[in-house]
Amino acid sequence: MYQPAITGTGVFTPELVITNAELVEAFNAFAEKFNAENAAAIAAGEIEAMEPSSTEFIYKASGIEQRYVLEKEGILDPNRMYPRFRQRSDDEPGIMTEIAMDACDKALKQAGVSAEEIDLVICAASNMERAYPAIAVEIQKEIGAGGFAFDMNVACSSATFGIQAAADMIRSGSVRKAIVVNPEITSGHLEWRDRDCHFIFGDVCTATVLERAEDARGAHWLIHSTRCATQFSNNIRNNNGFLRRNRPDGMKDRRDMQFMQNGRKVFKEVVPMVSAHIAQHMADEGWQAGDLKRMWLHQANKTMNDFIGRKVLGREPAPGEQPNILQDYANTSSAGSIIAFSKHSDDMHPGDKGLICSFGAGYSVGSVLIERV
Ligand code: CO8
Repeated sequence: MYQPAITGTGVFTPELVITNAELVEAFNAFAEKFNAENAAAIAAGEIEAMEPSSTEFIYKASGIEQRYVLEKEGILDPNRMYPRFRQRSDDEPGIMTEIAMDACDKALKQAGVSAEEIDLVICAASNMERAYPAIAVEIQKEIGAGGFAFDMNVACSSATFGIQAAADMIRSGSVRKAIVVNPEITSGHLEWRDRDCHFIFGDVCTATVLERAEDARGAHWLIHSTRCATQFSNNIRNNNGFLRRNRPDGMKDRRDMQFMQNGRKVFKEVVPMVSAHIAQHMADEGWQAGDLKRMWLHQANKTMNDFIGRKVLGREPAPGEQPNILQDYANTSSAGSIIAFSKHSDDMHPGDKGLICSFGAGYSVGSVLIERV
């Protein structure tokens, strides 16, 4: 058995930003247009008028101030309200692979590892650009990695589930060096015309290099233990899929083909589930709340993270103990906890212990207990 370690992380951040003010302006223009075009049906009570969105609500309900996106004009065009990506031929890298290459490059540099040394690539994300060949195999080719590669999807928990899979393979000796990549192009699957969720997501890609601790070439993080759990729920759901055209209303622009959630229920059900999961995981490993120097939590909602932090620590978390990045990035699905970890861990000292935890659709929750070396 070998000791697995995290030796590098990388974050690709798109150049374009949409502030809450820009987002709300576009949404409200769309809503006004919708109401004008459907005035008769609204007056007859056949459909409901759209209500305007507001920056105050968004910030108060979520803590989000802006989000990065790969394409901005299409999203903010009231006649479109989703991104416009250029057509790519089958002979050029896909858009997920393109952003993955940047994040992988940064993670490999931090680890001091060359791509050829990697013998496992996992592309772990909420949405895949195509069914096959696996995006991970394309990433493997483009970065020049060896070994094998596969895709996995556990929605917001994809990164921690991917880390567990890679860590277990390193532990057993079946792979020596792995990279877990999370290209999250959430803008493609967000319903920007739905007031309840149009502010939630942003685009990003993260990558995490894992190796045997004995191979680490610099400062690194021992992976003491990982734990994953799932429990079926329809409260976060997307019905898009390969059987779509076979259904009677198959190719219609249906609302359920984008991200849907019952946000209130998710909040209420996931907070206790995650708090109990973390507490049990730590207890089983003999860790006390006082052992934790930092928690890098999934980045969906500030209030949600505040609740979980209080529950796990048994007190108000001190500033910096559970850093949030959601104010800048919004919810980036599986990448959120890894962005927080990547941007807020360099100042920690040998012996410091921390927890990476993601949670979301499924429901799913994944926790990783790590120690700085
Ligand atoms: N502007 C103004 N008012 C609004 C807006 C808006 N934009 N939106 C809603 N309102 C109104 C509502 O209509 C409601 O009015 P009323 O009281 O009259 O009914 C009122 O404001 C309150 O609305 P909510 O109850 O919905 O507000 P909440 O306080 O619950 O906040 C949140 C909404 C922010 C969504 C919150 O519930 C939340 O964060 N929940 C947890 C969500 C979560 O963690 N989800 C995880 C999902 S991510 C995941 O697993 C990955 C999936 C894959 C990603 C793929 C990509 C797209």
